[in-house]
Amino acid sequence: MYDNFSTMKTTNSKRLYKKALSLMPGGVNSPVRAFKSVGGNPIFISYAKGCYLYDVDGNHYIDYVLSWGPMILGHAYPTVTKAIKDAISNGTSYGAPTEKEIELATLIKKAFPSIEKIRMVNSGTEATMSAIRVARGFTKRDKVIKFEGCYHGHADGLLVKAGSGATTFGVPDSLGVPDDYARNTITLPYNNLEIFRKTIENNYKEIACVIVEPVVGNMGCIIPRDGFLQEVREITQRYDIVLIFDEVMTGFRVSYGGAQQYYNIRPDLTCLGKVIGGGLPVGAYGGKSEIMSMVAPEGPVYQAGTLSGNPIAMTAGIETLKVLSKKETYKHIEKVTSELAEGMIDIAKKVSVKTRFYRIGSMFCGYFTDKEVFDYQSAKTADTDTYAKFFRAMLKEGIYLAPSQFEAGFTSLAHTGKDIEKTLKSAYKVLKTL
Ligand code: KE4
Repeated sequence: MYDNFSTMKTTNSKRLYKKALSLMPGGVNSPVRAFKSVGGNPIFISYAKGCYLYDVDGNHYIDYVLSWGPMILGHAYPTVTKAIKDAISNGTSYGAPTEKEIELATLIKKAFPSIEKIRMVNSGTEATMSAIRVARGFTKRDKVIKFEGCYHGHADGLLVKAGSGATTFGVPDSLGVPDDYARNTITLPYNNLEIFRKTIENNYKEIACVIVEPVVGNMGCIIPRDGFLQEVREITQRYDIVLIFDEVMTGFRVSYGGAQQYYNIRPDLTCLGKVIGGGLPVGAYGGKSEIMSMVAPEGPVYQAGTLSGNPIAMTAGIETLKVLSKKETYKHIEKVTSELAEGMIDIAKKVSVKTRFYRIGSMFCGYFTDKEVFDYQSAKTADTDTYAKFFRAMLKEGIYLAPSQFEAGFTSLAHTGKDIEKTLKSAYKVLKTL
């Protein structure tokens, strides 16, 4: 049974983790990296190249986390790396406008026609937090609707779960979030139009915006049911409620124009991150000019950032999008991802392990459940212990999957047919023992 790291060399990772624990909460700078839900200690990475990670003990892995989405070209893509190196010799930050911000904004606007005006920030959290503030400023209303299981970063008002009066107000989903903040957030079940419709009808006068992951990558990978997004768009339009697509993960990943291109829906505001920074800290929010003109210094909604539009980060984003804008890029990524998906579904059938596998563009998730997964409650039917065993065994096989059943996996331009073949062989070997 593959169920521990015993035969894997992890001396240096263990040593570094011990040191990290004395310096940082949980020894990490973002919780999911601590491997809490899959057991074992985190692996410390020494370097990465293409679709491979190399850890501090000399192990290497095929990487399906890709820094949680940004590394869609693979790690250390030559033209991106070279452009960053060249840019750094011109200084790293000026706190003044540069042509690079115009270049990245232009590339994004071309890919996302709904984005008439855009503001660069430094993370997805900043993007969603700011987009919600603008929507509130624009509508002069306070309430926000989000969906259970969707994650939009860690701004106070978004760390909220459904309260007892589920369709009226929320309760904090994290210590440190005051009830008053949570009260203005209504959390509804994803893919449930009936409850959505009723909630809007009963509260529309107070609702500033609806924020949604058009494809949910934060409870695994959950696809919107036919008509769900269309109806959310139609209803928010009807009641003058701002529709915010949180495309921090789906942007440039589900397609070059994100989920809004894939489903042909025009949101009022869009939040981006991850891929547009090419691995450096970049987020962005943008959309209708009449809404974005509310943002300071043009309008009365304040938002700012020391390193927003940082020239090195812009460079990495520009070079990444240039490669992504070539048709053959998505053709390759589509090919390897469908090979992976079909292979995994085949294997699960062969070894008769109960799984449900979902994939759209280059994001995917295999759930250890035999139930359809379409929202948070159904996602939670997945057997997380089995996932943890699978994760640890695959790690020993040199395959680095998301260290949580409720995260999406990603492929990149760097993944080849051989990498997929190796992954499927390992998955077959491991699933047979589960
Ligand atoms: P950041 O603040 O982490 O850049 O973005 C927050 C965010 C916003 N919206 C969506 C749809 C997101 O997926 C994210 C961040 N995603 C997680 C992965 N599930 C980041 C990984 C982590 O938290 O370490």
